[in-house]
Amino acid sequence: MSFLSGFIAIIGPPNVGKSTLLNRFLGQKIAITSPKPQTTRNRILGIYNEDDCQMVFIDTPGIHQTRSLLHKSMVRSAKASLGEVDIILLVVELEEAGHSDELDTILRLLKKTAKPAIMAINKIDLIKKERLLPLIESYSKLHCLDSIVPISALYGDGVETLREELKKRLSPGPQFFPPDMLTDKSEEFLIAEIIREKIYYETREELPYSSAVMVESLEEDSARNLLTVMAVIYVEKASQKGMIIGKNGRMIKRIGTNARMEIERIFSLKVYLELFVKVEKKWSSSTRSLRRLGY
Ligand SMILES: Nc1nc2c(ncn2[C@@H]2O[C@H](COP(=O)(O)OP(=O)(O)OP(=O)(O)O)[C@@H](O)[C@H]2O)c(=O)[nH]1
Ligand SMILES: [Mg+2]
Repeated sequence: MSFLSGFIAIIGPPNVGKSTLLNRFLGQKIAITSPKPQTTRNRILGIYNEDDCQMVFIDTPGIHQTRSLLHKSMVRSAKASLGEVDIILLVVELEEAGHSDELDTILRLLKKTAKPAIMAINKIDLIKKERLLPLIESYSKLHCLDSIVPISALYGDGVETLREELKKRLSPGPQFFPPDMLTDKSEEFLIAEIIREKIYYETREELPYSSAVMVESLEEDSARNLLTVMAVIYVEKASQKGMIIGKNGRMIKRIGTNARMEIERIFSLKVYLELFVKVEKKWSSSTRSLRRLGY
């Protein structure tokens, strides 16, 4: 039998569990997740291998109506991924049952691409089974989905069934990436994202959305098993800088400690993490700043 492969875009409204699902598929965390919407800002490749197949997943930012430049660029990159893949995996959660505007937009895009599309209804651990069947029925009337699979990305229920549904739709093709490669993102990117995730968990209101993180330097001392990381947290105003630092530096310390512990776990190294906070005025609405910060 020939080798099977394909690119699969994971798309959907914000906060439905797309990144959680990517991590579940890979059995390893490469994409950050949080209870706040608009967590993912870049497309992230995650590569899954079996002896006879390779699935290249693309996690994307949630598609939503927006005016801000940052969010527009996020939505653009999510939509663009539809044109670049072989299969579309649309993730929704029960709350979208009322066919939100976001979902309508996505379904319209799906119809236009005419590519194989599978819907995963996520977070079934939160709902009663009786509510699920009518939902599946109403979605199956949409006629642009090849299959609908209820799952819990967080706990794993249904994820193997979903993987099999995807595998059935792969085509004979090459191994696009070496089997030991997990993602296309650099260590700098992954570390900056971990720091950003901790900001999403620790801070409130506009602060997560006004923050961006860049790793400035990364040095590994293998003799001492030590990774030294210098990273900058960019915010948009001086008042936000104060909030990120917190009273007596308590906030930045908490963000730093949480990030360091996770980086240590992932890289199996001791980590020395130094965080700086800088103001880059209105970076989220400046094309130049967005480009510089990787968006
Ligand atoms: N109960 C439950 N929670 C889940 C499940 N999957 C994801 N979540 C939670 O839902 C929240 C959003 O998850 P993400 O994976 O960040 O969602 P996303 O779709 O990538 O979000 P954006 O990147 O903002 O578009 C997090 O708090 C997850 O822990 C699930 O199956 N069950
Ligand atoms: Mg995400």
